[in-house]
Amino acid sequence: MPKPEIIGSSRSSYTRVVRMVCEEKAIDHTLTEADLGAPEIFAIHPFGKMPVLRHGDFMLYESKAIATYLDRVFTGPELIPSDPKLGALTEQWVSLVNSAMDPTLVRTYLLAYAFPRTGDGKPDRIVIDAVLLRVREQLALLDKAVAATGFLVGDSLTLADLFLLPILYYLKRLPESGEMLDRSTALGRYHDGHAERPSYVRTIPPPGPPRRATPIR
Ligand SMILES: N[C@@H](CCC(=O)N[C@@H](CS)C(=O)NCC(=O)O)C(=O)O
Repeated sequence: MPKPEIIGSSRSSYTRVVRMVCEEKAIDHTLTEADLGAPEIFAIHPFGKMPVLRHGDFMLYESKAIATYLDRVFTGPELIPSDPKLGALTEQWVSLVNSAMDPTLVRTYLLAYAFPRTGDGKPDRIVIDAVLLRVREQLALLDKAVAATGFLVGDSLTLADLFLLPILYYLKRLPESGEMLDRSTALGRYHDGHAERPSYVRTIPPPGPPRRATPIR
């Protein structure tokens, strides 16, 4: 079996999801570092989004598809449960994190700090203040979801947790969301507990925002 090659940036939350899948399943893989919008990403993903995967002569894009493929092809803990209800709940949470949480928490709130569109490079307070209520509402929803078992689905780790944890890593480091993820909250304890997993520790991003190879489209 060839070694999977993940192409992406170690600072990208979606690239980290796929790397954490590999770590959780002990998949021998390589990470090829690439900047946002790099030609090697565009060579595989039509819109230049990372991560992308090469596995022998098989190429794949979109993190959920890559994660599902790796989960099916490789042995190790099952990250999409075969039980129909638990599997469906995993899909439900991955979909919600991708369609609602990522746009609010990463693309709007985090990027207003990391890539502000202010002339002076300071955090974009207008964007941050406008999105804070939604940040608070989404974190409250997640807090409720993990309170009972410390997992989003059932009582063991699934792909749903692996899509959420890389986002929480960045939120812990920002002032407002950092306070919301205090250890007094179930979500704060959830993050801090899973932050001890080897898959989390081995994929901690280096400091600084990802570099961009091409202008924003
Ligand atoms: N739907 C894609 C989203 C991936 C994505 O947005 N990746 C970001 C980095 S975390 C990216 O490549 N951004 C480049 C850009 O927006 O130009 C997936 O799940 O793989």
